[in-house]
Amino acid sequence: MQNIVLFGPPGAGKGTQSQKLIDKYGFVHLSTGDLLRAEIAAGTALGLEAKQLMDKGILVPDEVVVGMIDNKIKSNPDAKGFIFDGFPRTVAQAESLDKMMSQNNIKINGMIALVVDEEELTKRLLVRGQTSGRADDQNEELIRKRVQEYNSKTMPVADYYTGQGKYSAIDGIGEIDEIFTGICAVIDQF
Ligand code: B4P
Repeated sequence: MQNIVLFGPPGAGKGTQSQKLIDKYGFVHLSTGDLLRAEIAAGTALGLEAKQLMDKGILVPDEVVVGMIDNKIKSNPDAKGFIFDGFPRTVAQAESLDKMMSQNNIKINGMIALVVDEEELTKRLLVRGQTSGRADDQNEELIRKRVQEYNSKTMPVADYYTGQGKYSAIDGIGEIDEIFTGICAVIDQF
């Protein structure tokens, strides 16, 4: 069983590459962004609370996303592996993930970080905003706020996995298929 953390700033290509990894390896996809958007669409209390923060480009509280991930791990006991997309986004989330994994007798094999500069991220997300309907992709100021949140709260998660000898970086600029080949080469070494 392989469990991978796909890491990177908003718009780095995590969702895009996750889809290709699912098709190739049969991983179960755990995207906290998707899970939160599903709660918003269903109009739950959690979704309403999350929407207020997401619309400002701010991370939702750790306990909310940790609870969602815990439920998903428990409800997929036969998974071939998990791909964590957009989670963990804080060091506290990373520590909780390690606890959840050990409670289920599984572990994270590695983190793969997609490296993309802020100008390219902003460009990609504004393009996606024209078609996605996502409020957080339609406003340049909001995109820059998300990148700031990433730099201050999420970047330290890379150090956390570096400390465990589990960090690999891939250039996230270029053809989607070339980037995918680079990611697969890392996974196939785990
Ligand atoms: P997410 O849904 O995770 O959204 P994201 O960071 O924008 O990344 P996404 O995966 O969607 O984009 P991708 O890079 O694939 O989070 C949304 C919000 O939810 C957060 O701001 C936060 O508020 C909240 N949240 C989520 N998880 C949380 C957590 N754990 N803790 C707290 N809060 C949390 O793609 C972007 C675009 O680039 C696409 O249009 C794609 O087509 C394009 N693209 C991809 N690869 C490309 C390439 N190589 N070249 C050119 N374009 C490319």
